[in-house]
Amino acid sequence: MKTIYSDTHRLHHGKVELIDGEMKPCFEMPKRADTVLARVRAVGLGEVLAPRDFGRAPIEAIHEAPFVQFLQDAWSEWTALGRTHDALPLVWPVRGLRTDRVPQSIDGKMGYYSMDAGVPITAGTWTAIYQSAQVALTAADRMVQGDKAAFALCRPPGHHAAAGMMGGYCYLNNAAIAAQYLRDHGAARILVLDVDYHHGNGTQSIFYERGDVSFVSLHGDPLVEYPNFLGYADELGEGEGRGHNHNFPLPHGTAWHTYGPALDAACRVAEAYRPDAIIVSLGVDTFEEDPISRFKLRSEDYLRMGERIGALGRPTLFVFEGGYAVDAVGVNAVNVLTGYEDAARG
Ligand code: Q9C
Ligand code: ZN
Repeated sequence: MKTIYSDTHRLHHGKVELIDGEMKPCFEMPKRADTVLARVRAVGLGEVLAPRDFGRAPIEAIHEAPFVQFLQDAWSEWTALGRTHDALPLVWPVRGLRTDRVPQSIDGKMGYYSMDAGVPITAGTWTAIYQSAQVALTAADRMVQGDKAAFALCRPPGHHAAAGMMGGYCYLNNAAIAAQYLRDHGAARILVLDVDYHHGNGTQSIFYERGDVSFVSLHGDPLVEYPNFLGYADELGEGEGRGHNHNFPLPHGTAWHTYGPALDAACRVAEAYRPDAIIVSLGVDTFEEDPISRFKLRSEDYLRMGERIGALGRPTLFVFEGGYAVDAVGVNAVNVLTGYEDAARG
């Protein structure tokens, strides 16, 4: 399969994040994508193509225009105050506070448009997130052109980003933007299968009331894991979306002997929907050595994961999400892709 990739991801390089009460270097770093690209090349997965530019319209088909404008302007508004460090949010409109007016100050806007502090905005962030979305769109367009599979090597990731909200290292929801693009180019039903360690709250919320895009996710139980406030098994969708949202929360320590059957159950849900295409939100932070996660998958398990997805026999677009064991993310992500190809080839 072809990989879509752009070097511009390097323009987004946040310095620090607050984790476990400590300021640490950002886990979501440029080297992650470099490692995956190196592995794509090492195994000869297929051609690596640069993204085309589809403009803002397909982004704004998913995201609220004022939110997109905020992302584009945030760095210049931040630096206009004489600030030189990364922009970070530090106040949020939680229970009892007002969300009916958008603050004018950049500090207010950072809080209004985010769910947590894991979203540094730097000088190159807008360019990087815009291009990350274009990578997903270009891969989606390969599928429209008839490719049976494609790999969008997106960075920054996207699945925590909602229509008007960034969070969890995510700004624009690359998988959701790709899903909408496929819908707008002939596919009637899309299934998003999210295997990132963290629940894809953004993707779920974007499609929660829609029957034309189903969301199925396996992830750390939100009772004990980020994002904590969405991702429970009783979230089934609403309205037209009723029955089109499926969460499989799993406990800390989950290894393949538990993950495999859960993936099988998720794939049976996927099969029953008879999607025209599947989008896999491919996070590999389920790895046993991931520094911020608590599942126990091993590198060879990702081959099995890819094989199970390939057995669905559907056109499949893989969109890169999380995975922070930087030296292993290449092997693990590409193992899913080669496992998929082995099974899809029959
Ligand atoms: N102790 C993605 O994988 N911090 N985002 C969690 C848990 C946020 C992960 C801290 C993790 C966001 C795309
Ligand atoms: Zn994750």
